[in-house]
Amino acid sequence: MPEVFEPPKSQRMMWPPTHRSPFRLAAITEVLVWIGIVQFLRPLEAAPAEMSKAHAKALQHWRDSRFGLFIHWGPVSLKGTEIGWSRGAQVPIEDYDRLCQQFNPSNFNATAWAKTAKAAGMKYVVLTSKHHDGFCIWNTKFTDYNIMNTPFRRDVVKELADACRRQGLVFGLYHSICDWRHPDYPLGSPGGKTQKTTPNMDRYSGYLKNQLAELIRNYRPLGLLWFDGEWEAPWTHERGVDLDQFVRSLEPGILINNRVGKGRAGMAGTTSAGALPGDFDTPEQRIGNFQNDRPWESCITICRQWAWKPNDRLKSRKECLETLVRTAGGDGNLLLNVGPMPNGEIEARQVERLLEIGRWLKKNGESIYRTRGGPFKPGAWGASTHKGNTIFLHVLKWGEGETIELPAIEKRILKCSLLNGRRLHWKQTREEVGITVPRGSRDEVDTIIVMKLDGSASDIAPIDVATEKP
Ligand code: FHN
Repeated sequence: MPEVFEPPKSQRMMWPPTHRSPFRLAAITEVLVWIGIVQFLRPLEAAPAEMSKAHAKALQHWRDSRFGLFIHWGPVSLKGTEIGWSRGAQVPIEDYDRLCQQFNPSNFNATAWAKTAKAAGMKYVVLTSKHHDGFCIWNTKFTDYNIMNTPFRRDVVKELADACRRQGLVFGLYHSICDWRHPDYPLGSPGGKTQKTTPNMDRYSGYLKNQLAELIRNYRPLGLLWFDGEWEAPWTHERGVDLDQFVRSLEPGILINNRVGKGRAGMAGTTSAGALPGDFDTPEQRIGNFQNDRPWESCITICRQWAWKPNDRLKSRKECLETLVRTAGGDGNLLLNVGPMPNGEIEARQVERLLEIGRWLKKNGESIYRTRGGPFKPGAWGASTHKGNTIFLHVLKWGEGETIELPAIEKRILKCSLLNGRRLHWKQTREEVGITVPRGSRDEVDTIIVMKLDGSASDIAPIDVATEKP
Protein backbone atom coordinates (compact mmCIF):
# COMPACT_ATOMS: atom_id res chain seq x y z
CA MET A 1 0.00 0.00 0.00
CA PRO A 2 1.67 3.24 -1.07
CA GLU A 3 2.65 5.41 1.85
CA VAL A 4 0.19 8.21 2.44
CA PHE A 5 2.05 10.99 4.10
CA GLU A 6 0.15 13.88 5.66
CA PRO A 7 2.64 16.65 6.41
CA PRO A 8 2.22 18.15 9.88
CA LYS A 9 -0.13 21.14 9.87
CA SER A 10 2.80 23.51 10.36
CA GLN A 11 4.37 22.22 7.13
CA ARG A 12 1.21 22.52 5.05
CA MET A 13 1.15 25.49 2.71
CA MET A 14 -1.70 27.50 4.14
CA TRP A 15 -2.97 30.08 1.70
CA PRO A 16 -4.56 32.44 2.27
CA PRO A 17 -3.79 32.35 6.00
CA THR A 18 -6.84 30.44 7.15
CA HIS A 19 -8.46 29.95 10.52
CA ARG A 20 -6.71 26.95 12.07
CA SER A 21 -9.30 24.34 12.84
CA PRO A 22 -9.58 23.50 16.54
CA PHE A 23 -10.93 20.13 15.47
CA ARG A 24 -7.72 18.13 15.06
CA LEU A 25 -9.90 15.06 15.16
CA ALA A 26 -11.37 16.23 11.85
CA ALA A 27 -7.89 16.38 10.33
CA ILE A 28 -7.00 12.93 11.61
CA THR A 29 -10.32 11.59 10.34
CA GLU A 30 -9.63 13.13 6.94
CA VAL A 31 -6.29 11.35 6.75
CA LEU A 32 -7.84 8.04 7.81
CA VAL A 33 -10.59 8.43 5.21
CA TRP A 34 -7.96 9.23 2.59
CA ILE A 35 -5.97 6.11 3.58
CA GLY A 36 -9.18 4.11 3.25
CA ILE A 37 -9.88 5.61 -0.20
CA VAL A 38 -6.36 4.90 -1.37
CA GLN A 39 -6.59 1.32 -0.13
CA PHE A 40 -9.99 0.82 -1.81
CA LEU A 41 -9.03 2.40 -5.12
CA ARG A 42 -5.65 0.68 -5.28
CA PRO A 43 -5.79 -1.31 -8.52
CA LEU A 44 -5.37 -5.03 -8.39
CA GLU A 45 -1.73 -5.76 -9.09
CA ALA A 46 -1.59 -6.27 -12.85
CA ALA A 47 0.36 -9.38 -13.72
CA PRO A 48 3.68 -8.51 -15.42
CA ALA A 49 2.39 -9.85 -18.76
CA GLU A 50 -0.69 -7.58 -18.62
CA MET A 51 1.49 -4.66 -17.54
CA SER A 52 3.88 -5.11 -20.43
CA LYS A 53 1.02 -5.53 -22.94
CA ALA A 54 -0.74 -2.34 -21.80
CA HIS A 55 2.56 -0.50 -21.67
CA ALA A 56 3.78 -1.69 -25.08
CA LYS A 57 0.45 -0.66 -26.64
CA ALA A 58 0.61 2.78 -25.04
CA LEU A 59 4.22 3.30 -26.15
CA GLN A 60 3.45 2.29 -29.73
CA HIS A 61 0.44 4.61 -29.85
CA TRP A 62 2.55 7.46 -28.46
CA ARG A 63 5.31 6.77 -30.97
CA ASP A 64 2.83 6.63 -33.87
CA SER A 65 1.35 9.94 -32.70
CA ARG A 66 4.59 11.85 -33.42
CA PHE A 67 3.16 15.23 -32.28
CA GLY A 68 1.90 16.57 -28.94
CA LEU A 69 1.11 19.84 -27.17
CA PHE A 70 3.16 20.96 -24.17
CA ILE A 71 1.55 23.57 -21.89
CA HIS A 72 3.45 25.57 -19.26
CA TRP A 73 0.96 27.58 -17.21
CA GLY A 74 0.46 29.01 -13.72
CA PRO A 75 -0.01 32.26 -11.78
CA VAL A 76 3.42 33.42 -13.03
CA SER A 77 1.67 34.17 -16.35
CA LEU A 78 0.44 37.30 -14.59
CA LYS A 79 4.05 38.52 -14.63
CA GLY A 80 4.99 37.28 -18.11
CA THR A 81 8.26 35.91 -16.72
CA GLU A 82 9.58 32.35 -16.83
CA ILE A 83 7.79 29.79 -14.71
CA GLY A 84 9.84 28.68 -11.71
CA TRP A 85 13.07 30.38 -12.78
CA SER A 86 11.86 33.97 -12.28
CA ARG A 87 10.88 33.23 -8.62
CA GLY A 88 13.47 35.11 -6.56
CA ALA A 89 15.12 36.40 -9.74
CA GLN A 90 13.06 38.86 -11.82
CA VAL A 91 10.19 38.50 -9.30
CA PRO A 92 10.82 38.68 -5.52
CA ILE A 93 9.82 35.38 -3.87
CA GLU A 94 7.09 36.94 -1.73
CA ASP A 95 5.55 38.65 -4.76
CA TYR A 96 5.83 35.48 -6.86
CA ASP A 97 4.13 33.34 -4.23
CA ARG A 98 1.31 35.85 -3.82
CA LEU A 99 0.45 35.84 -7.55
CA CYS A 100 -1.98 32.98 -6.88
CA GLN A 101 -4.14 35.44 -4.92
CA GLN A 102 -4.82 37.34 -8.19
CA PHE A 103 -4.90 34.33 -10.53
CA ASN A 104 -8.36 34.23 -12.08
CA PRO A 105 -8.11 33.04 -15.72
CA SER A 106 -11.81 33.53 -16.36
CA ASN A 107 -11.48 32.85 -20.11
CA PHE A 108 -9.99 29.40 -19.50
CA ASN A 109 -11.83 26.91 -21.68
CA ALA A 110 -10.37 23.39 -21.58
CA THR A 111 -12.46 22.30 -24.53
CA ALA A 112 -11.09 25.13 -26.64
CA TRP A 113 -7.52 24.13 -25.71
CA ALA A 114 -8.19 20.47 -26.51
CA LYS A 115 -9.90 21.34 -29.79
CA THR A 116 -6.95 23.55 -30.76
CA ALA A 117 -4.53 20.70 -30.04
CA LYS A 118 -6.65 18.33 -32.11
CA ALA A 119 -6.97 20.80 -34.98
CA ALA A 120 -3.19 21.22 -34.88
CA GLY A 121 -2.87 17.51 -35.60
CA MET A 122 -1.58 16.80 -32.11
CA LYS A 123 -2.45 13.46 -30.52
CA TYR A 124 -1.51 14.10 -26.89
CA VAL A 125 -1.33 16.96 -24.41
CA VAL A 126 1.11 17.44 -21.50
CA LEU A 127 0.22 20.12 -18.91
CA THR A 128 2.41 21.34 -16.05
CA SER A 129 0.66 20.05 -12.92
CA LYS A 130 3.43 21.45 -10.72
CA HIS A 131 6.55 23.26 -11.92
CA HIS A 132 9.66 24.08 -9.86
CA ASP A 133 7.71 26.88 -8.08
CA GLY A 134 5.54 24.34 -6.26
CA PHE A 135 2.17 25.73 -7.37
CA CYS A 136 -0.32 22.88 -7.90
CA ILE A 137 -2.84 23.46 -10.66
CA TRP A 138 -5.22 20.75 -9.43
CA ASN A 139 -7.37 20.13 -6.35
CA THR A 140 -4.77 18.52 -4.13
CA LYS A 141 -5.25 17.56 -0.50
CA PHE A 142 -1.55 17.77 0.27
CA THR A 143 -0.95 21.49 0.10
CA ASP A 144 -3.06 24.63 0.18
CA TYR A 145 -0.81 26.21 -2.46
CA ASN A 146 -3.12 25.12 -5.23
CA ILE A 147 -5.63 26.32 -7.81
CA MET A 148 -8.61 25.80 -5.52
CA ASN A 149 -7.25 28.51 -3.22
CA THR A 150 -7.15 31.17 -5.93
CA PRO A 151 -10.02 33.40 -7.07
CA PHE A 152 -10.48 30.89 -9.92
CA ARG A 153 -11.27 27.90 -7.71
CA ARG A 154 -11.54 25.42 -10.59
CA ASP A 155 -9.59 22.21 -11.07
CA VAL A 156 -7.67 22.89 -14.30
CA VAL A 157 -6.21 19.37 -14.45
CA LYS A 158 -9.65 17.79 -14.19
CA GLU A 159 -11.21 20.08 -16.79
CA LEU A 160 -8.38 19.59 -19.27
CA ALA A 161 -8.19 15.84 -18.66
CA ASP A 162 -11.91 15.52 -19.38
CA ALA A 163 -11.70 17.75 -22.46
CA CYS A 164 -8.75 15.80 -23.88
CA ARG A 165 -10.58 12.54 -23.34
CA ARG A 166 -13.63 13.91 -25.17
CA GLN A 167 -11.41 14.96 -28.08
CA GLY A 168 -9.69 11.58 -28.20
CA LEU A 169 -6.34 12.96 -27.06
CA VAL A 170 -4.01 11.22 -24.60
CA PHE A 171 -3.65 13.36 -21.46
CA GLY A 172 -0.29 13.63 -19.71
CA LEU A 173 1.21 15.72 -16.93
CA TYR A 174 4.55 17.40 -16.49
CA HIS A 175 5.52 17.14 -12.82
CA SER A 176 8.62 18.77 -11.33
CA ILE A 177 10.62 16.64 -8.92
CA CYS A 178 12.36 19.70 -7.53
CA ASP A 179 10.21 22.16 -5.59
CA TRP A 180 11.92 25.39 -4.71
CA ARG A 181 9.02 26.48 -2.46
CA HIS A 182 8.28 23.35 -0.37
CA PRO A 183 10.07 23.55 3.01
CA ASP A 184 11.07 19.87 2.90
CA TYR A 185 12.81 20.07 -0.49
CA PRO A 186 16.40 21.08 0.34
CA LEU A 187 17.01 23.68 -2.38
CA GLY A 188 15.15 26.90 -3.06
CA SER A 189 14.83 29.93 -5.35
CA PRO A 190 16.34 31.49 -7.23
CA GLY A 191 16.99 28.48 -9.41
CA GLY A 192 17.86 26.01 -6.66
CA LYS A 193 20.74 28.16 -5.49
CA THR A 194 19.66 28.50 -1.84
CA GLN A 195 19.33 26.01 1.02
CA LYS A 196 16.09 25.49 2.98
CA THR A 197 16.50 25.77 6.76
CA THR A 198 14.97 22.45 7.84
CA PRO A 199 14.77 20.20 4.79
CA ASN A 200 13.53 16.64 4.98
CA MET A 201 13.95 14.85 1.65
CA ASP A 202 12.34 11.62 2.85
CA ARG A 203 9.24 13.54 3.90
CA TYR A 204 9.31 15.47 0.63
CA SER A 205 9.50 12.21 -1.34
CA GLY A 206 6.36 11.09 0.53
CA TYR A 207 4.65 14.34 -0.48
CA LEU A 208 5.75 13.80 -4.09
CA LYS A 209 4.39 10.24 -4.13
CA ASN A 210 1.13 11.21 -2.42
CA GLN A 211 0.46 13.89 -5.03
CA LEU A 212 1.35 11.57 -7.91
CA ALA A 213 -0.98 8.91 -6.49
CA GLU A 214 -3.68 11.59 -6.25
CA LEU A 215 -3.11 12.65 -9.88
CA ILE A 216 -3.05 9.09 -11.18
CA ARG A 217 -6.16 8.04 -9.27
CA ASN A 218 -8.30 11.16 -9.66
CA TYR A 219 -7.61 11.97 -13.31
CA ARG A 220 -7.23 8.54 -14.89
CA PRO A 221 -6.44 7.42 -17.40
CA LEU A 222 -3.27 9.44 -17.10
CA GLY A 223 -1.34 8.43 -20.19
CA LEU A 224 2.02 10.00 -19.46
CA LEU A 225 4.12 11.47 -16.67
CA TRP A 226 6.71 13.93 -17.89
CA PHE A 227 9.10 14.35 -14.97
CA ASP A 228 11.52 17.25 -14.80
CA GLY A 229 13.75 18.96 -12.24
CA GLU A 230 15.68 15.81 -11.56
CA TRP A 231 19.13 17.30 -12.09
CA GLU A 232 19.66 18.69 -8.57
CA ALA A 233 21.65 16.87 -5.87
CA PRO A 234 18.72 15.95 -3.56
CA TRP A 235 17.32 13.62 -6.23
CA THR A 236 19.16 10.33 -6.54
CA HIS A 237 19.14 7.28 -8.79
CA GLU A 238 17.64 5.25 -5.95
CA ARG A 239 14.79 7.72 -5.45
CA GLY A 240 14.18 7.63 -9.19
CA VAL A 241 13.96 3.84 -9.27
CA ASP A 242 11.58 3.90 -6.31
CA LEU A 243 9.37 6.57 -7.91
CA ASP A 244 9.33 4.82 -11.28
CA GLN A 245 8.20 1.54 -9.64
CA PHE A 246 5.65 3.38 -7.48
CA VAL A 247 4.02 5.12 -10.45
CA ARG A 248 3.96 2.01 -12.62
CA SER A 249 2.42 0.01 -9.77
CA LEU A 250 -0.49 2.47 -9.78
CA GLU A 251 -0.88 2.75 -13.57
CA PRO A 252 0.73 -0.16 -15.44
CA GLY A 253 0.34 1.30 -18.93
CA ILE A 254 1.60 4.80 -18.11
CA LEU A 255 4.57 6.24 -20.02
CA ILE A 256 7.36 7.90 -18.06
CA ASN A 257 10.20 9.96 -19.54
CA ASN A 258 13.88 9.55 -18.72
CA ARG A 259 13.89 12.50 -16.30
CA VAL A 260 12.51 10.27 -13.52
CA GLY A 261 16.12 9.08 -13.09
CA LYS A 262 19.51 10.74 -13.02
CA GLY A 263 20.79 9.65 -16.39
CA ARG A 264 19.73 12.47 -18.69
CA ALA A 265 22.61 14.01 -20.62
CA GLY A 266 21.57 17.65 -20.18
CA MET A 267 19.68 19.30 -23.02
CA ALA A 268 20.72 16.55 -25.42
CA GLY A 269 18.21 14.52 -23.43
CA THR A 270 19.72 11.09 -24.09
CA THR A 271 20.11 8.54 -21.28
CA SER A 272 23.53 7.52 -19.96
CA ALA A 273 24.34 3.82 -20.01
CA GLY A 274 23.22 2.05 -16.84
CA ALA A 275 20.92 4.88 -15.79
CA LEU A 276 17.17 4.51 -15.19
CA PRO A 277 15.92 4.98 -18.76
CA GLY A 278 12.22 5.66 -18.42
CA ASP A 279 10.36 5.08 -21.67
CA PHE A 280 11.84 7.83 -23.83
CA ASP A 281 14.68 10.32 -24.15
CA THR A 282 13.99 14.06 -23.94
CA PRO A 283 16.11 16.41 -26.06
CA GLU A 284 15.14 19.96 -25.15
CA GLN A 285 14.93 23.08 -27.33
CA ARG A 286 16.63 21.14 -30.13
CA ILE A 287 15.88 18.40 -32.64
CA GLY A 288 17.28 15.15 -31.34
CA ASN A 289 19.88 13.23 -33.33
CA PHE A 290 18.72 10.29 -35.45
CA GLN A 291 18.01 7.48 -33.01
CA ASN A 292 15.79 4.52 -33.92
CA ASP A 293 16.74 2.08 -31.18
CA ARG A 294 15.03 3.99 -28.37
CA PRO A 295 12.02 6.33 -28.40
CA TRP A 296 12.67 10.02 -27.98
CA GLU A 297 10.78 13.30 -28.02
CA SER A 298 12.06 16.83 -28.55
CA CYS A 299 10.34 19.41 -26.35
CA ILE A 300 10.52 22.81 -28.04
CA THR A 301 8.80 26.15 -27.40
CA ILE A 302 6.66 27.74 -30.12
CA CYS A 303 8.01 31.06 -28.86
CA ARG A 304 11.17 31.40 -26.80
CA GLN A 305 9.89 31.24 -23.21
CA TRP A 306 8.12 28.19 -21.77
CA ALA A 307 5.53 30.25 -19.89
CA TRP A 308 3.57 33.22 -21.28
CA LYS A 309 5.67 36.22 -22.32
CA PRO A 310 4.06 39.22 -24.03
CA ASN A 311 5.51 39.90 -27.52
CA ASP A 312 7.77 36.88 -27.36
CA ARG A 313 9.31 35.80 -30.67
CA LEU A 314 6.98 33.33 -32.35
CA LYS A 315 8.54 30.64 -34.55
CA SER A 316 7.48 30.86 -38.21
CA ARG A 317 5.28 28.30 -39.96
CA LYS A 318 8.35 27.16 -41.91
CA GLU A 319 10.43 26.72 -38.76
CA CYS A 320 7.66 24.76 -37.02
CA LEU A 321 7.04 22.47 -39.99
CA GLU A 322 10.76 21.86 -40.57
CA THR A 323 11.14 21.05 -36.87
CA LEU A 324 8.28 18.53 -37.04
CA VAL A 325 9.64 16.92 -40.23
CA ARG A 326 13.22 16.70 -39.00
CA THR A 327 12.07 15.29 -35.65
CA ALA A 328 9.97 12.59 -37.32
CA GLY A 329 12.83 11.99 -39.78
CA GLY A 330 15.08 11.32 -36.80
CA ASP A 331 12.51 8.77 -35.52
CA GLY A 332 11.34 11.07 -32.71
CA ASN A 333 8.25 12.88 -31.47
CA LEU A 334 7.78 16.63 -31.18
CA LEU A 335 6.21 18.12 -28.04
CA LEU A 336 5.55 21.72 -29.06
CA ASN A 337 4.99 24.13 -26.16
CA VAL A 338 2.61 27.03 -25.67
CA GLY A 339 2.39 29.30 -22.61
CA PRO A 340 -1.25 30.40 -22.09
CA MET A 341 -2.02 33.96 -21.00
CA PRO A 342 -3.19 34.95 -17.50
CA ASN A 343 -6.77 35.23 -18.75
CA GLY A 344 -6.78 31.53 -19.66
CA GLU A 345 -6.51 31.90 -23.43
CA ILE A 346 -3.74 30.69 -25.69
CA GLU A 347 -2.54 33.77 -27.61
CA ALA A 348 -4.37 34.06 -30.94
CA ARG A 349 -1.18 34.13 -33.07
CA GLN A 350 0.04 30.95 -31.35
CA VAL A 351 -3.33 29.30 -31.99
CA GLU A 352 -3.11 30.33 -35.67
CA ARG A 353 0.39 28.85 -35.94
CA LEU A 354 -0.88 25.59 -34.48
CA LEU A 355 -3.80 25.57 -36.92
CA GLU A 356 -1.40 26.17 -39.83
CA ILE A 357 0.53 23.07 -38.76
CA GLY A 358 -2.77 21.20 -38.51
CA ARG A 359 -3.77 22.18 -42.04
CA TRP A 360 -0.38 20.96 -43.29
CA LEU A 361 -0.80 17.66 -41.44
CA LYS A 362 -4.33 17.24 -42.79
CA LYS A 363 -2.76 17.20 -46.26
CA ASN A 364 0.56 15.50 -45.53
CA GLY A 365 0.02 13.59 -42.29
CA GLU A 366 0.45 10.13 -43.87
CA SER A 367 4.15 11.03 -44.20
CA ILE A 368 4.41 11.69 -40.44
CA TYR A 369 1.89 9.67 -38.41
CA ARG A 370 2.64 5.99 -37.79
CA THR A 371 5.95 6.32 -39.66
CA ARG A 372 9.47 5.59 -38.48
CA GLY A 373 12.47 7.78 -39.20
CA GLY A 374 14.78 7.17 -42.16
CA PRO A 375 16.21 5.26 -43.90
CA PHE A 376 17.84 8.39 -45.33
CA LYS A 377 19.03 10.21 -42.21
CA PRO A 378 18.19 13.91 -41.73
CA GLY A 379 20.64 16.45 -43.14
CA ALA A 380 20.83 19.87 -44.80
CA TRP A 381 18.78 18.39 -47.67
CA GLY A 382 15.85 17.36 -45.50
CA ALA A 383 14.71 14.12 -43.91
CA SER A 384 12.87 10.89 -44.66
CA THR A 385 10.26 8.77 -42.98
CA HIS A 386 8.93 5.34 -43.90
CA LYS A 387 5.93 3.09 -43.51
CA GLY A 388 5.55 -0.40 -45.05
CA ASN A 389 7.07 -0.41 -48.56
CA THR A 390 6.98 3.38 -48.81
CA ILE A 391 9.69 5.95 -48.15
CA PHE A 392 8.60 9.60 -47.82
CA LEU A 393 11.39 11.99 -48.81
CA HIS A 394 10.94 15.44 -47.23
CA VAL A 395 13.12 17.71 -49.35
CA LEU A 396 13.61 20.94 -47.42
CA LYS A 397 16.51 22.41 -49.39
CA TRP A 398 17.31 22.03 -53.09
CA GLY A 399 20.60 22.37 -54.94
CA GLU A 400 21.01 24.10 -58.29
CA GLY A 401 19.52 21.37 -60.45
CA GLU A 402 16.09 19.77 -60.58
CA THR A 403 17.31 16.35 -59.46
CA ILE A 404 17.89 15.20 -55.92
CA GLU A 405 20.61 12.57 -55.69
CA LEU A 406 20.66 10.15 -52.76
CA PRO A 407 22.83 7.14 -51.85
CA ALA A 408 21.86 3.77 -53.34
CA ILE A 409 19.46 1.45 -51.53
CA GLU A 410 19.22 -2.32 -51.89
CA LYS A 411 15.46 -2.38 -52.42
CA ARG A 412 14.18 -1.86 -55.97
CA ILE A 413 12.20 1.33 -56.53
CA LEU A 414 8.88 0.67 -58.26
CA LYS A 415 7.54 4.23 -58.47
CA CYS A 416 8.25 7.81 -57.45
CA SER A 417 5.59 10.49 -57.21
CA LEU A 418 4.67 13.59 -55.27
CA LEU A 419 2.23 13.17 -52.42
CA ASN A 420 -0.43 14.66 -54.68
CA GLY A 421 0.07 11.73 -57.04
CA ARG A 422 2.04 13.50 -59.77
CA ARG A 423 4.50 10.90 -61.11
CA LEU A 424 8.19 11.78 -61.17
CA HIS A 425 11.11 10.73 -63.35
CA TRP A 426 13.72 8.74 -61.38
CA LYS A 427 16.73 6.54 -61.92
CA GLN A 428 18.32 3.90 -59.68
CA THR A 429 21.81 2.48 -60.03
CA ARG A 430 24.06 0.49 -57.72
CA GLU A 431 25.67 3.82 -56.78
CA GLU A 432 22.81 6.24 -56.32
CA VAL A 433 19.18 7.23 -56.72
CA GLY A 434 18.22 10.34 -58.66
CA ILE A 435 14.73 11.85 -58.65
CA THR A 436 13.76 14.83 -60.76
CA VAL A 437 11.21 17.34 -59.48
CA PRO A 438 10.48 20.30 -61.76
CA ARG A 439 10.85 23.61 -59.92
CA GLY A 440 7.19 24.44 -60.46
CA SER A 441 6.15 21.25 -58.64
CA ARG A 442 8.08 21.93 -55.46
CA ASP A 443 6.65 23.11 -52.14
CA GLU A 444 8.12 26.25 -50.58
CA VAL A 445 8.72 24.44 -47.30
CA ASP A 446 8.69 20.66 -47.75
CA THR A 447 8.50 18.83 -51.09
CA ILE A 448 7.34 15.33 -50.22
CA ILE A 449 8.35 12.55 -52.60
CA VAL A 450 6.67 9.16 -52.27
CA MET A 451 9.02 6.28 -53.14
CA LYS A 452 7.38 2.87 -53.50
CA LEU A 453 9.69 -0.15 -53.07
CA ASP A 454 9.54 -3.85 -53.88
CA GLY A 455 9.82 -4.64 -50.16
CA SER A 456 9.68 -3.23 -46.65
CA ALA A 457 11.53 0.04 -46.15
CA SER A 458 12.35 -0.97 -42.57
CA ASP A 459 14.72 -3.61 -43.97
CA ILE A 460 17.01 -0.81 -45.15
CA ALA A 461 19.73 0.19 -42.68
CA PRO A 462 19.82 3.94 -41.91
CA ILE A 463 21.89 5.83 -44.50
CA ASP A 464 23.91 9.00 -44.05
CA VAL A 465 23.25 11.60 -46.73
CA ALA A 466 26.04 14.01 -47.72
CA THR A 467 25.49 17.16 -45.69
CA GLU A 468 25.83 19.55 -48.66
CA LYS A 469 22.63 20.48 -50.46
CA PRO A 470 21.60 17.85 -53.03
O1 FHN B 1 13.58 24.13 -15.94
C1 FHN B 1 12.70 23.51 -16.85
C2 FHN B 1 12.10 24.51 -17.79
O2 FHN B 1 11.41 25.50 -17.07
C3 FHN B 1 11.11 23.76 -18.70
O3 FHN B 1 10.06 23.20 -17.91
C4 FHN B 1 11.85 22.68 -19.46
C5 FHN B 1 10.88 21.89 -20.31
O4 FHN B 1 11.36 20.64 -20.52
N1 FHN B 1 12.53 21.79 -18.55
C6 FHN B 1 13.43 22.40 -17.58
C7 FHN B 1 14.71 22.88 -18.22
O5 FHN B 1 15.45 21.77 -18.69
